[in-house]
Amino acid sequence: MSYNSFGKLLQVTTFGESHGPMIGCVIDGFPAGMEISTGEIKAELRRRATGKSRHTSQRREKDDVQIVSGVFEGQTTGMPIALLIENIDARSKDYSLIKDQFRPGHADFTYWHKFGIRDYRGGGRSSARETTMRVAAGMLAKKWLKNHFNIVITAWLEQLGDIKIDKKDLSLIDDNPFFCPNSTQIPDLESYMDRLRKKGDSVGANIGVQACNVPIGLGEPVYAKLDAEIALAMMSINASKGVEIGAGFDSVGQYGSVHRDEIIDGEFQSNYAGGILGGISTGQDILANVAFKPTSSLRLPAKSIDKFGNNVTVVTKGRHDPCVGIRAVPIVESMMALTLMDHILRNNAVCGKY
Ligand code: EPS
Repeated sequence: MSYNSFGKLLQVTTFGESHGPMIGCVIDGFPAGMEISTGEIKAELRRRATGKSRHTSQRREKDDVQIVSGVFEGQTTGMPIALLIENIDARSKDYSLIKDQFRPGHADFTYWHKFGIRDYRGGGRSSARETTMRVAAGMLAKKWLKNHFNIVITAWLEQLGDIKIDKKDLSLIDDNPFFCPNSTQIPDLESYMDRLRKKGDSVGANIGVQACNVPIGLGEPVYAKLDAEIALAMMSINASKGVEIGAGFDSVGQYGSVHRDEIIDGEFQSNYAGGILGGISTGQDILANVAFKPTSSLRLPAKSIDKFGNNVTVVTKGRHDPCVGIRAVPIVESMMALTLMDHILRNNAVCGKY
């Protein structure tokens, strides 16, 4: 009943805490015969890593991943793939002042009330450090999806605070620290983030994601609809507060005559459905957006209580992300990849085909 695993036929279990000796994952159900190296996983981990620019947490983790099981002579063997990463740059003393206090807006409060114990060092298990392993596992899934179906998954920054990104060229996302698909807006993002950091505040972000070349038929009626499982995948990421599929909440204001995606000569004329009808993929691109809240670990004083019920003023020290949504881009891609790969394997089980 602890739910540290994700997926049914492709199942990823993650473990470890932000300031523990190491983090890791076990990927069970991954098919045999795919070539994989630590170098490929590390390259993907680098996309998510802290300390790459002044706009994210300055904690410097090498994310030197070790493959300790499930790969032989450079290929997956069909056995559980176990990956480990040592934590080498945790500064637990930053957290000593808040060890009995709850940061407003943070999982500190609920973890303490639920478990009666909390690893206050960096938020323990509730830390975004855990997402490292999702990206490691997601890298394998992305490669498998590309190899077998030419499925390509791309996420990008759609909005940061009140800055909306327009005119998107997705080929640019890895050329800048924001995963921004429009290079002309990068100076605005830089100055926005510099002002925010000086103030000591944080802000949210909207991350867009698409999956291209997804076959028709993925998703299981009725409690494992593809859109429901994508929403679960995305909402399980730290700080996520909302998921939209296709037109999402905008569909509330649309007429049915507009929202329905007409078909001419076998071609959909629009994609308000986001590539999913009745919980099953249509063969169109899967389109989703994920909202990330502003992070709650701030040096700006805030009113809260401690675990004894006393009123306190909380100030958080340490190296925190002023916009955790930026680093969420590779995590969103990974969760999409793990969901789609799991559903392809499930589709094979239900319909007897890949
Ligand atoms: C995080 C706080 C910071 C981030 C961390 C997530 O770490 P610390 O525990 O040192 O204060 O650096 O992110 C990572 C280390 C990572 O690899 O993503 C938090 O509060 O979630």
